[in-house]
Amino acid sequence: MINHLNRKEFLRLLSLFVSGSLLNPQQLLANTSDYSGFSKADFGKDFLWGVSTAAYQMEGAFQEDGKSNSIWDTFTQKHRHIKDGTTGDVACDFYHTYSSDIDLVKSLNMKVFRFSTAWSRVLPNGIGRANQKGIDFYHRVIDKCLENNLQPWLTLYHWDIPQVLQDKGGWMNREVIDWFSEYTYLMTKSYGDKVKDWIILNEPTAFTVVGYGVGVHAPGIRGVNHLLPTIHHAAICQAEGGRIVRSNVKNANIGTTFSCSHVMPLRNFEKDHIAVERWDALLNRLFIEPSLGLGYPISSLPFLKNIDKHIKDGDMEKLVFDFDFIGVQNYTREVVKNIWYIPYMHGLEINPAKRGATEYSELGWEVYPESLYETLKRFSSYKAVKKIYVTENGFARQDELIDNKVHDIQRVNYFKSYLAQMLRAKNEGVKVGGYLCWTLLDNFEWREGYKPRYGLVYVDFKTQQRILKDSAIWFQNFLM
Ligand code: BGP
Repeated sequence: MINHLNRKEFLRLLSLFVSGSLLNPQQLLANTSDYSGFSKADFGKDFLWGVSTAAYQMEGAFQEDGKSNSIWDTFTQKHRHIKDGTTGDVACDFYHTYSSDIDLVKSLNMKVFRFSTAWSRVLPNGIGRANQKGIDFYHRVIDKCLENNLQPWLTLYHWDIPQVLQDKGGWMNREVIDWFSEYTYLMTKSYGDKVKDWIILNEPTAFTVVGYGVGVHAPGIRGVNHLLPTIHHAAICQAEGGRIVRSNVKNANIGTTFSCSHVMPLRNFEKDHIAVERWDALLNRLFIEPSLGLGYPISSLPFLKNIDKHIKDGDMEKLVFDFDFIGVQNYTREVVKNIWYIPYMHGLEINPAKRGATEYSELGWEVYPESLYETLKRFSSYKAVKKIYVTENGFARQDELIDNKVHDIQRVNYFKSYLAQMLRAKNEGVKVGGYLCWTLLDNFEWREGYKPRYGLVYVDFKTQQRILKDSAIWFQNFLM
């Protein structure tokens, strides 16, 4: 006789077996949550599945057909800030291989291809005269998606402002609002007839704090005095971009994405709980709350107080935009501890390995699927959020090619456990409309270079050969 638990386990294993993913039962059992015997049908027939990508991380062709340098070209070439000394000069060469790469997306039974446009490719001077060859490239990408029955999701800004604009202060200069508006206007006028799904910014907290506060991403600028105007200008652009898309694109579905994490205290101490509040405000609230008319979370994050200096009359209204959806991008959780001497944050995220996390990625990020559930619940608790898409989620490891195959069972397990948590949230009423995994191809992972591989598809960077990993095959079967 099969008791309740065994029966559940049995059905789960059976469904995994049928979907072709039961490669090693031992490993499978190691990292799946309770809630896992699911199929594509459980998510509903309108649920969208796809992949997310970003221009600098995969296009290459950094000086081709009139493209100028972006801050990432400068950052990687001049300063050698990248751990393995590499650049995105060639990356996955997507500029030339886009057609077969988009065929790959189709072959995985995905419905959405999310990509970003490189501002420096379409407007080499940042503003002014458009570069027709750059504009044509994205027409080719979009047309290829449409031919394949894929929805092209266009991200306007994935961290690569043109260097010419950075020379004038980049995001620190209030003029960026005009520059970004001009760029957005051009993109909507060029592609608005074909592209209906628009993402204004990719993870504004990440590109402002890491690029203009901590300085370990491009453009490598440090200090709170640089960071505060950057945050305010990016938050205005987020809403302004939305307004431009709304007025130029008929039936547009407009969103913006946030890097989000479930933040927990290391110890059940009051001070750690207060540290959680600060980190949570920085990681989860900083950009969504102004867009909803709630202002900046200054009371939870006191260092934001001086942002007032940069706020002009009428700005608080300009920060607000009625997005059709919010993109949440979650990889892990953060466990924080109060540490008084850490400037501004007075607390620190504790390294998962040091606090005994049992499984973590190549980047040291803990595998913690419940973080996606908590994030979805959290963002859906804002009444004005109409719909949520998971616009990034994925797992980095050092994949090895053996006999032309990549057995990335850990990544398969990662996806399964996170999808289970997404379904749990969906079944509890969260309006989550789709899931885009990070990412299609192994690519240039910012300051980490090429060592951590995130792709569903393995890339041999010497030959640019593509090989489907087991995780790609898992999605292919799951989405059949
Ligand atoms: C997100 C970015 C992506 C991608 C991903 C992986 O924050 O939007 O561009 O890089 O994270 O992150 P990381 O490179 O930090 O591992």
